[in-house]
Amino acid sequence: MKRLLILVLAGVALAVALAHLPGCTAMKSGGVTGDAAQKVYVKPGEHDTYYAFLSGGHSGQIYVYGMPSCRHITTIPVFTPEPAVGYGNDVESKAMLGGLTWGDAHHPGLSETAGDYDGRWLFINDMPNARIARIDLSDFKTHQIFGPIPNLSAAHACPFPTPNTEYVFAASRFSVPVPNRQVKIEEYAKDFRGIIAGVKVDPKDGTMSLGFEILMPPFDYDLADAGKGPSEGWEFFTCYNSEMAYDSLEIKASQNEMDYFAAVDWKAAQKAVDDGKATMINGAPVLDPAKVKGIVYLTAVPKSPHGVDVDPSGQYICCSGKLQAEVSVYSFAKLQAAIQGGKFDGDKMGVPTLKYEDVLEAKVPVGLGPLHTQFDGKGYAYTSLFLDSQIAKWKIGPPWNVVDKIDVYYSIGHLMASEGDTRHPTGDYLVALDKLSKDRYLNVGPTHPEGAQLIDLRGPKMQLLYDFPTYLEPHYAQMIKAEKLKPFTVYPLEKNQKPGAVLSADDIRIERKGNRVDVYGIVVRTHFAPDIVKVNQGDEVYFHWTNLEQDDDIAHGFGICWSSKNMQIEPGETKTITWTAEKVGINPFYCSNFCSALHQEMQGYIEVRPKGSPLSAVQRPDANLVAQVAAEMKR
Ligand code: K7E
Ligand code: CUA
Repeated sequence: MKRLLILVLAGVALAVALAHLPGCTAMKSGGVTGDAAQKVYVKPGEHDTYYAFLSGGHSGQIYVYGMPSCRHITTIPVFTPEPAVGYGNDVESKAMLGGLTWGDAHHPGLSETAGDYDGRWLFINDMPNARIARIDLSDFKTHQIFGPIPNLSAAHACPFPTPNTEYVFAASRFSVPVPNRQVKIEEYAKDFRGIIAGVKVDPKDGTMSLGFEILMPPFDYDLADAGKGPSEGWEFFTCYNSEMAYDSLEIKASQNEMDYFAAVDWKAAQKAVDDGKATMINGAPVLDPAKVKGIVYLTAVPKSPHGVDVDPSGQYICCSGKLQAEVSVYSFAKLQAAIQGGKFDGDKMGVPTLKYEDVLEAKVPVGLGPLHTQFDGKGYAYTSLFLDSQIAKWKIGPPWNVVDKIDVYYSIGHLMASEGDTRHPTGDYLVALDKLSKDRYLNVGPTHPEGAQLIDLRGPKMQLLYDFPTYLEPHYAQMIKAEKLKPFTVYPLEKNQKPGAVLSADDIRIERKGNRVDVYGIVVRTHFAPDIVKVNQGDEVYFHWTNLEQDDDIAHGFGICWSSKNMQIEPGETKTITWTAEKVGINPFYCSNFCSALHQEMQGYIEVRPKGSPLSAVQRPDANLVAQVAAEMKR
């Protein structure tokens, strides 16, 4: 039955694709009308009103755009080294990456206070390595990478913060044996398990730590959203593959009419761990719902659901069955009533199951291939339709009808509304994150950019404003009012506590111990001090550079010739990078980041002597240079 549906849907997709072949003029203009250009025009020198954070998918990064201009402002390196700034190259960020140089980042999650974005942190998942990163929005830098989370394979339903950022979550997209060991894959249902993990966030500084894990049936957990308002304290997760197939999933995992969404009472789960009801597996406190009751429930959802999205009021849970032309809207009140009334129709490995009709509030006939839903705060929801390449706008509440549709180009995945995951979406803009851009941009060969489109939500009908390409490959994104963020632009030198920082000219020195050499130096317009470094072949050299600048936008670089070593040092910052003196001879280094009229003069030399050459344990720069730096420090 489902197989047939897939074929039908595939046929529809083909028809849609054919209707959109190049040459059709309606497609070329993409339905853009009259005043669209004015609405995206941000005058030179003026700023956008929103920051948009787009996940970088398998680039492992986060892209920052300004809205409504759709200008790419910067990229924040997160899970992947970034040579221009030295991310993953300096000692500290290299350690944070933990030896991994790749991530697949799907879902940015802005921190919230009372259900609204508060502008403190941005979390994002690395699915394949089951990690979560925290970016501090005071400096737009990655400050923590938590994980790999034990026992959990592929954190896709992740991180989706709670309304006061007590937790971020992760759930396994691919089940594996827990604890992982060699088993027969054919014994999947017996040995494999899913995991839902609650990761605690320290309210003071955002530091993540593991709160609890829940052992789940080996389904594929797909997406999540936090309850809010009346549903605060709960987190919801969709899953597909309740068939528990382990091969040919496209057919075998599409057999059942119903899959599930899981509802986790995270306060109850944490309490159960605190009460000692967990078993430690690989260092993680794991709760087994067969033994610990009242922490998780499953409710039937038609046809391989993807997105789960809680409306701003917190009353409704909207699930999109991708092989169905409807969004299933569930009532949190009904869910509670069914749980309280014990209306279970069985269980799956100890997790009580609830009936579809007992929890369902409405079915909204949105169109083909529904994936994700967003909200405008004015009583409407917007669902992306992958197969129809459309967005459907529908009314939350009776008669639960579709009131508008708009074409997008093409094959939309996620969509994001301005402050759309909060209790108070602003209802200004929507961005369609299209999976295929095909013919929308200049041809650059077989790998096309991804397509994103800005849509105005302020009128009664959705209005397409602008197309912009993105690099591989945004999944989800979030948009926050620009006025909520006030990132600082220089690190105050007086607060610099980094080991290796040089805050006085007298501290500039080169120290040797065995074959380790530590260079404690400063960078400032327009020189390095020291700019002559003498080492022996085989020495392991640690360069600790402190940037004395306290002016905006004066970063210096440190690049070493004949090496892969480069990093940027921002105003007031201290960073360390290591380099091994492999060859006897002279090795130049230079400032790689344009900093002033004399940037080109900002350079130095490393003299590499033969192994065992006599060198003093401490080298200091000459007195003139020290005096010059001392004067610079007073400025
Ligand atoms: Cu692409 Cu959220 Cu990973 Cu949907 S996911 S489309
Ligand atoms: Cu310092 Cu260029």
